[in-house]
Amino acid sequence: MSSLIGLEAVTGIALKFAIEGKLTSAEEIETGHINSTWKVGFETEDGEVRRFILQRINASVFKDPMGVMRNVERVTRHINERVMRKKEDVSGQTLALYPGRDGRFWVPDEADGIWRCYNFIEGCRTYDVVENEGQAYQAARAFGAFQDLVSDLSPELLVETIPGFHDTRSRYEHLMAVVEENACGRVAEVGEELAFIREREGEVDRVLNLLGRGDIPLRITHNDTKINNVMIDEASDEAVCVIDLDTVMPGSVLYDFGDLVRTAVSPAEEDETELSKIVVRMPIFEALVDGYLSSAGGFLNDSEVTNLAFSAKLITLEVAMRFLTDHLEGDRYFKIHHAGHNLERCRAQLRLVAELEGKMGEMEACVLDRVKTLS
Ligand code: NDG
Repeated sequence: MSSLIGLEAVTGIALKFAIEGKLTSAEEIETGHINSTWKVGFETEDGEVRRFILQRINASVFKDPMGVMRNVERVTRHINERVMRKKEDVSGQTLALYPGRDGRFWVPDEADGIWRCYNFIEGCRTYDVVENEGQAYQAARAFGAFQDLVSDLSPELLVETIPGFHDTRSRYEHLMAVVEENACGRVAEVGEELAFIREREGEVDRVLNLLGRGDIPLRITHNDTKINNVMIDEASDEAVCVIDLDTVMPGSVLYDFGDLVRTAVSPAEEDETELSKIVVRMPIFEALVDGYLSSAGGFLNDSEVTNLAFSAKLITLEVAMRFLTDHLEGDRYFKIHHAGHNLERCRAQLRLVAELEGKMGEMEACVLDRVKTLS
């Protein structure tokens, strides 16, 4: 469902940013599940058209939108400074925030919402489905480079924008509580999905336990590394930057790598209803491992490397639980485009979990093999 924000309101907001020229176009981008996003065009007096991304932060998901903005500003500034100081792998860079007319990087609306504006990079696009190994390699390299660029940013400088975001145990417990409550009367139709999830309960603690024991470190991570959060240059197929920094906070790199595999490895969309289309493309997985190790291989420890393949399954299970929870709670969190959409998304994720399980041996062997090649 497109957002309820009208064109007039978006136009009013666009004019509050310090952009030169006349607003000539505004078009909603409906791919994201959380924030409302618009692409706007401004034409200067000499006929040059420049485009920008305007985004309203979803305040029911991000309870502290100003905290989100402070994080984004901090991370962006840190990355820019590092990139300027020495020649780094620039694919881990991020979009520049564009200031409002009052100099701040955000603008309020009449409904107490917070808007920000980014430069739009011409000639680049994002992909919901990876088309070839080159794109997979590039995207993974960019996220590894991003993690490297923020590795020396002090965690105390960042707020936790969504507490417990990848706490897979609480995601599981919350789902079970929602099932118990059955507020929308939808539990009867999801028996099979629940049984599948319950059978895998033991696995939800694996990364949490590794973190708890100190076997894997807390690092600053992106936490929402969907394949469509990397901008790819259309001409060269090279990654240009990483976007959507709202969930950058301390976490495990495993969730980042895993989410990239979740959203890149299958040729099907996240909400595919023809489940037989959901498969694990091993050449794409290999390219993701290679790309990620090319930029992150230098700082990962052995436990992180050993769990890379498993992380794909874990995050896919987590996201499936979140879609199911939202379906059972009446679709309050993720934007949906039709009734039952969250259930469809959940079913597609669970099918992917099963496919990943079928390929786990091969995936683990692939990681070991690529690590050996590297050393
Ligand atoms: C959104 C979610 C992300 C989830 C994805 C599923 C937030 C802030 O949708 O966690 O994995 O497609 O909840 N982001 O991007």
